[in-house]
Amino acid sequence: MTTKKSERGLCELYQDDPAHADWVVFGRVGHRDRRGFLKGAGLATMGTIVGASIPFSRTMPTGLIPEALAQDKKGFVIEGKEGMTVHNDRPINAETPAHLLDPDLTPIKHFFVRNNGLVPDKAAKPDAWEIAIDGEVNTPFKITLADLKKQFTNITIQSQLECAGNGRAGFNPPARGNQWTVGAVGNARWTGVRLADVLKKAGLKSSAVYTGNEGADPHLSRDPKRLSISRGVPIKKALDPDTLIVWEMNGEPLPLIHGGPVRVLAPGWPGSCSQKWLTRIRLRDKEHDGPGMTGVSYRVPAFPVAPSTKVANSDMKVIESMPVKSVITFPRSGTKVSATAPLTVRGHAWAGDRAVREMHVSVDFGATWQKADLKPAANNHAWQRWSAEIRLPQKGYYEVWARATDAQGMSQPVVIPGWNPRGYLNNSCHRISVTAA
Ligand SMILES: Nc1nc2c(c(=O)[nH]1)N[C@H]1C(S)=C(S)[C@@H](COP(=O)(O)O)O[C@H]1N2
Ligand SMILES: [Mo]
Repeated sequence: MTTKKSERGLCELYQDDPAHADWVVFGRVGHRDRRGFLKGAGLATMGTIVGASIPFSRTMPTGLIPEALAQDKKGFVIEGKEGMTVHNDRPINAETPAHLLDPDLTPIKHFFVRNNGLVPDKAAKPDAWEIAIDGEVNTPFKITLADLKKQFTNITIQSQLECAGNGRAGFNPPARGNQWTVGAVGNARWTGVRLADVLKKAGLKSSAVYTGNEGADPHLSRDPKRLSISRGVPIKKALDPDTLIVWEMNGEPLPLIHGGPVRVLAPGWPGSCSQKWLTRIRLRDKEHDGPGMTGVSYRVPAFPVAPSTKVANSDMKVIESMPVKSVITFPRSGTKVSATAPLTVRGHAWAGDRAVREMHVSVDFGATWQKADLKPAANNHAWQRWSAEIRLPQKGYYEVWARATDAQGMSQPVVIPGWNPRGYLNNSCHRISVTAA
């Protein structure tokens, strides 16, 4: 049993603790069902993973790592998340291939997953789930999800959610952590209540300057005294009308893997501010100092540093609004097209708390840029659709590059932006390849 928090591969996990590996891969239900041998949902999932039914499943021992998986992790699939790129199984982390981000609303089955700890048990009675509001408030209280829904105005907004580490794979020297490429982002429709309304009921003391969120996900070490992650936001962001406590995603009850039954949504800020499996919001009289708030976590140097620089903790500042960014969702990278026909390329753009003002594409490695059509957001904090018609002058290999510019005039860099110890905020231009015949 490890007590140190670490992120490990599937094979390693199965070697150390096969029964636990099953639990991670198949979830608690799957594990209980197996009782020594593959059955039910676990069996079906395993069948999907290896690409065929398993005639001798009755004699397949618990925790046996299928040879098909031992070869490489490519076949590894999270139930209900087919088509995703899985970076890690403990904790579960998976990103969306760019072409699957094409719809305006990212379907739940293709929405990225970023867990720091283990997935808690599914709540038997979601409406009885309790959230505590305490700390620097006049009237601390606990409220069930049922009462939360009843007592406060229900709000539905679209919002993008992006992991601060999205793009980490681009940094050199590499930064430790999930090697996200472009798909640790999605845009969903969320229903909940304004955090501001809930805080008003508790009555903020003048000493309240920050929130501190807690969730029910067990720490990887399974030490009940340790939190997997506990982040928060300054009061100003907590009172933003788009900062919500949500229980619905795309019109469905918030799925367990996305924090169901209830989570925070702090739009435009690092995804880590949007606490899943929310159990408590503690108002703090200083910047919150829970796991994930201190040291180099979700922080970048307060000034530019050379790659590999060892930065003192006191020189690291908390990431707030995320930077301007975009993704090309059509065509899929590697597509073969006709050299003469016009080709429509499209995608989405977003810019943390700000709007995107302009969008450009280039097919000549950035030598010239053509303005793309850019739609307004469905509401603040939702991503914006862009599209452009391009022409590839002759046969050959091309790259399409996309570059967004936000309302303050900040553009995406073409090269990888400032190196930082944990590899956050890589908002460089997304590129795809197309071959014209
Ligand atoms: N309780 C809890 N909340 C959490 C996390 C977590 O590990 N535990 N991960 C955070 C991070 S780092 C991100 S990017 C988002 C990801 O949300 P998603 O898995 O629904 O895409 O959840 C955040 N909320
Ligand atoms: Mo994240």
